[in-house]
Amino acid sequence: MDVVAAEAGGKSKGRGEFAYTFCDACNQIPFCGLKVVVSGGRAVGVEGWEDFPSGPPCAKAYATLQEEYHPDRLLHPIMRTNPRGSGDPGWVRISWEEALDTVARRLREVAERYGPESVLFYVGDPKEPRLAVSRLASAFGSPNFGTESSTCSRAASLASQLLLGLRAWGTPPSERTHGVVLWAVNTAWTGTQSLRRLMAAKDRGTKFLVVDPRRTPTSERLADLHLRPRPGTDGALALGIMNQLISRGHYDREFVDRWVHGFDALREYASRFTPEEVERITWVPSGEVEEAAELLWGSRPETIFLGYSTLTHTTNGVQNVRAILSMMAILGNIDVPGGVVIPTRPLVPYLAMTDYPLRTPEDVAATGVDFALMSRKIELRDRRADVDKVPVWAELVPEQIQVNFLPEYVRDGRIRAALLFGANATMWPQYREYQEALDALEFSAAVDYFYRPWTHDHVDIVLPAATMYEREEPFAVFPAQGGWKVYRRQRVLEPRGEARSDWWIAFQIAVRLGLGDQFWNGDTRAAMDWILRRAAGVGYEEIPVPDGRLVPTGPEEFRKYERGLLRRDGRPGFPTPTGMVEVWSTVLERHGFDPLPAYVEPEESPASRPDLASRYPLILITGSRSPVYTHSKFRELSWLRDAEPEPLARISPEDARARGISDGDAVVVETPHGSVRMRARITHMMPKGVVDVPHGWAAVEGANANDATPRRFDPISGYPAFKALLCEVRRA
Ligand SMILES: Nc1nc2c(c(=O)[nH]1)N[C@H]1C(S)=C(S)[C@@H](COP(=O)(O)OP(=O)(O)OC[C@H]3O[C@@H](n4cnc5c(=O)[nH]c(N)nc54)[C@H](O)[C@@H]3O)O[C@H]1N2
Ligand SMILES: Nc1nc2c(c(=O)[nH]1)N[C@H]1C(S)=C(S)[C@@H](COP(=O)(O)OP(=O)(O)OC[C@H]3O[C@@H](n4cnc5c(=O)[nH]c(N)nc54)[C@H](O)[C@@H]3O)O[C@H]1N2
Ligand SMILES: [Mo]
Repeated sequence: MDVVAAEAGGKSKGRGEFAYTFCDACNQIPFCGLKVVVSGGRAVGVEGWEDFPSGPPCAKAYATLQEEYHPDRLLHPIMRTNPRGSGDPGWVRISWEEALDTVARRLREVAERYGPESVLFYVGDPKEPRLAVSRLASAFGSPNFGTESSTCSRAASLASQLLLGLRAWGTPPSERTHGVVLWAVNTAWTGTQSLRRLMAAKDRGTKFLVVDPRRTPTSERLADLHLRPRPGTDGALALGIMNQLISRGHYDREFVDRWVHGFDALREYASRFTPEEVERITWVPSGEVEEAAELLWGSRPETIFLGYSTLTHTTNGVQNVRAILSMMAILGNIDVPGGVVIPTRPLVPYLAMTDYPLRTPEDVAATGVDFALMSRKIELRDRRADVDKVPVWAELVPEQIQVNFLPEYVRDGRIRAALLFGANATMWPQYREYQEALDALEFSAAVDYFYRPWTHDHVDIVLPAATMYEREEPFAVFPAQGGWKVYRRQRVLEPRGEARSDWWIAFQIAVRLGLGDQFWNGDTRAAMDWILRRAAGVGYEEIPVPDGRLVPTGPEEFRKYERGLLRRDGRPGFPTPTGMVEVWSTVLERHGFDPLPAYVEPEESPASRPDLASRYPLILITGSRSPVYTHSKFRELSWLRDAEPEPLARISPEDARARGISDGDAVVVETPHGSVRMRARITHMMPKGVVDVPHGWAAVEGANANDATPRRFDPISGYPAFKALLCEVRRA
């Protein structure tokens, strides 16, 4: 520990030494910075990393101390001795040598028999292992690298790509921002990293439009106007607002005339969405639709935060997001100061690989830093498991496949083995089918902090991952004034037991597969150094801790489409096929989808399935985030569990009364696909007619939301309908 603290250059007065790391508690990027107080080789306290761009730490960050020292941490590699599906796996402890050799040998055997593409490389919500595992997949020869972004933010980025050719949503407000749209996002609980900036904007008088069926801490603290639509109807709402804007001439004519493709068709289509029609579809009072249009016109320039995933958890998700972003575009908010800003010079498509989507090998080559071996993935595109399932996704999302069809891929023999980092098999709808798919593989191995029976009972080998206190990879990158700020972390603690970092594990497997020359012979620090030298012209060790290092790229520029800064060919315009903002998507048109951001009812809704709605009259949303948990994590930590001891189904007072349900009653929430049991929480958060069930409760029997969600998917993204379902609630 002395080494670490000396490197950090600090002793904190009387409380031991300290060192710096970034927090992975919510799995999100940007990470928050942590300053860890270390005493006698143990982490004894956590504080905010001073002057770090993201933070301050939340309750989850503090609880990572308890996670670090939890008695159930996985500390050694283990291997099953009984066949999969036979009940007791018969785990035995094995050495790292045996574990790594076995993984490499089994993957090679499968590749020899069925081709390297029959191995799935997968990383769940944890973001830190991604680059290394992505590289491993490509080097191995498999384009079948997937992540939890099969259900998370990538579909919203895809919607943005279809419209603008690149990802543009979620820019924080600046001093020049007059309005912020928070659509389906509860930042107060899910993005505390950004909360400070939103609160500061509010204090400056910035106007906030919040769109969320629930009342949340975010809506209550920030909203000037809060629209509460029926879940899944957001596209109709955005079209209704656009109709108001367009019919009053309240849109940026100059921008629209010069840069928008398909505006007349959009105008014509949106005109169907009168305030009355919108009220009928969305439950939002017609007057509020008009008010929203006025607020938006009056508070330009605006930026927008979209729910990372919420809006795309419906069968019309991509189109709904396209409608919302089209609204932002016609208001003239795209890439103007204070608006939805596109990064001027992305450092590298490094951790967030999607700002400037890379479509061709030339795009990749132009970055000069192909660490994830994207060019290889593009070459191998026609061996992707998802090409015929979700052709739009397969075309526009080169860095990862759509994993939601894993049961089908296994059944078809396309996937025969899997290497899983931070995977949770219960995150998928009807998750038992995914567990069965894992059971049916010829071989699989998983890497995690804990033994999670719901996932690991279905694999052959489980490897112990080092935590964010125990590893140094990866580094962190943030946009900063005049460039980028790069930070590196320290290995604050020696790994517990035999835990090893995800990068080390991926690199060691690569070495044993004979790919050592592409993996710096296992030296992960050398790999990070390689990335940084190419991307930023600095060596890894030249980044001071805790100050980080500014990589200057020049001032931020705006309206880059006017000067050819958004396209690799240097021509003015957007990187779409027409070079315009495609409210009429030529890509969707080519694939046989509606080219307009058309509104279609959720596949299971009162309007589309009156037969079901008569038995299941309430609308169900699943997976609204908890402030203290991240998905399936942390239920074993009493510091957090005490704050939220059990799963609660949230229901409005009206709906509860009509069913004779009292607060705290045990209830069954039933859908046409299954049910969950938990206690009812009667709350004014919920509008009448909507029920909210949390996800991630694999640890509690009968409480897993994904027993009740259907395998229904948005045909453009392949995303599952976790939201906007039909249900009924009764006392258990
Ligand atoms: N504490 C914590 N933070 C997290 C996570 C966590 O598990 N815990 N998970 C992280 C991840 S991976 C993600 S994807 C993000 C999610 O981040 P958010 O999107 O902010 O989180 P949610 O709570 O899922 O959803 C936000 C809001 O959407 C509303 N909503 C539900 N359905 C609809 C709809 O159809 N339309 C509209 N307009 N609103 C709707 C819900 O009422 C909810 O208040 O959070 C990240 N941050
Ligand atoms: N019904 C319903 N289902 C949903 C959602 C919903 O809203 N409703 N949301 C979806 C969304 S947006 C998401 S992002 C997914 C959640 O995505 P999941 O991938 O299910 O996320 P977690 O439950 O956090 O699982 C992460 C696992 O990785 C382990 N882990 C954590 N950090 C590391 C690490 O650094 N290295 C390694 N090797 N392991 C690590 C954890 O112990 C845990 O077992 O769920 C999806 N499923
Ligand atoms: Mo997510």
